[in-house]
Amino acid sequence: MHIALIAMSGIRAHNPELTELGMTLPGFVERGNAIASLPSLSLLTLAALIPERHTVSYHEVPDLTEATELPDADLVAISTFSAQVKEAYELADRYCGNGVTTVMGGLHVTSCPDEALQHCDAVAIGEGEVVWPQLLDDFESGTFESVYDARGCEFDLAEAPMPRFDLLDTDRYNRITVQTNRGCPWQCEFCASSILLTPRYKLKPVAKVIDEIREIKRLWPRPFVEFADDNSFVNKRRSRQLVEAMAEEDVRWFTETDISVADDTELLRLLREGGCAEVLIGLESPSVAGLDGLELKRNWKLKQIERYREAVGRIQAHGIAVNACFILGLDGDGPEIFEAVEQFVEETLPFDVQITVQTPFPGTPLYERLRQEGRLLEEGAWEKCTLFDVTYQPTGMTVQELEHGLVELGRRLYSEEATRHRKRSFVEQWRTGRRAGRAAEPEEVASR
Ligand code: B12
Repeated sequence: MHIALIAMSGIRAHNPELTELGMTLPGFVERGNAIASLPSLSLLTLAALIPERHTVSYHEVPDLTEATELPDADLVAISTFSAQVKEAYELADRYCGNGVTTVMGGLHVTSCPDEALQHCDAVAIGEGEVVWPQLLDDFESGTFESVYDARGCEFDLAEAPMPRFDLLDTDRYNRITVQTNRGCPWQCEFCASSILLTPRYKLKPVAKVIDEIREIKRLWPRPFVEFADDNSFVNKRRSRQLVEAMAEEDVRWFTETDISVADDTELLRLLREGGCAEVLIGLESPSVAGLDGLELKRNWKLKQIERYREAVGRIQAHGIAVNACFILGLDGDGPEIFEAVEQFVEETLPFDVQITVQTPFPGTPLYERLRQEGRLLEEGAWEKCTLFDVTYQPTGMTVQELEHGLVELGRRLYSEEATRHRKRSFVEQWRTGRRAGRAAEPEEVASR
């Protein structure tokens, strides 16, 4: 049988003003272009679990438009996030209309399986590796079910299959994702990432990560790797092992982690040598009001606020660029937050900045709270779950103030001048760090 794997891909904002702005601001365009072409790691992972007797093909939307003839298949598997789920439903409707069995999975479907079932034959809830082999067996033997639920059955990342990177057109992609862990020890109210799949923080063995890196290097001579982790460096000892192993591979990479990475000087030193170009850190807010209560277990993020500036500086002094992420419109933050973020950025000078609006994704504690408080502007407006469109009533300002504040702050933070200034300052911070005996000279590393 032939299995067509279809990923909903691309990045977007629903509000045309934001899309327009995103297309014109240098700081934004660069990052947008870089990530827009990432392939779907979920589907490449599932592809690896398909027995050899079947054939498989990998496709992406928006390549498949309404006018395009759909790829032929006996079984279609669609992976989607919330923002594009309605287009995914249209696609599933088309396939089901043609009598082709269609299954959907991913973070959105995990949170809204009943909704998805109105458009497809079966849904996968949670970690795909747990249910996919059974689903395929059932399809072949004619005992197909409509719900495949992985919850309560943890997938061991030591068993992770090698993703089928070889299915990709190597000319089209140069940034490839690798997952080194799943879950996060913190429980931020808004988080819609892999914490929706697993309550545990679990690690992939370093040797397996390195095998994936080598497979990628076999296919792309000079790849850039994005770790698809939510929080890479929680376990500092294992992080040092991973980064030391990465140093042998001579690839450049990027990852997401929390501010505690600044605590481990040895890890910071290794990171630069290990090829890490940038770490993305969710600082979320420079204000106490915004951070208070945001991490639900121990209010951990609030406790970090005092050291934010120093920590960003320390990381950058080691030659690791920081992408500092802020969420606008958090409960407790009023219109003064836009200036507070700008001031923080001007004083701290992270290499990159990411501003988004608080977004209640389905399945998150935030979504449930705002729904109970009657603050969702429109239930089911998933196409607005872009991190840039406002979908709820903020407490400290109006919806319009938040929308306008985001656009105006974006104009200031991503202007050519501000972007250039941050990049230059990063090199200066690195140079100063070098003088203090912390890391290699910028030019030295750039020329490697
Ligand atoms: C890489 C990435 C991207 C890539 C995705 C490439 C692609 N086509 O997959 C790009 C850059 C294109 C992207 C775009 C966007 N992204 Co993004 N992205 C990520 C990131 C960093 C990693 C995702 C990943 O690869 N995970 C690893 C894989 C293995 O996990 P997985 O996808 O969950 O798959 C597992 C299961 O869900 C399941 N599964 C998944 N699909 C299927 C299908 C079937 C049939 C089955 C059986 C199982 C199954 O099995 C898999 C293995 O267990 C996450 C953040 C993070 N750290 O996780 C954000 C994240 C997924 N993105 C997010 C968002 C908001 C966006 C954008 C809306 C941003 C924007 N404004 O444009 C767009 C959405 C575009 C869209 N298509 O809808 C949110 C999504 C939240 C949500 N619930 O919807 C996340 C969680 C980040 C966040 N801040 O919250 N993103």
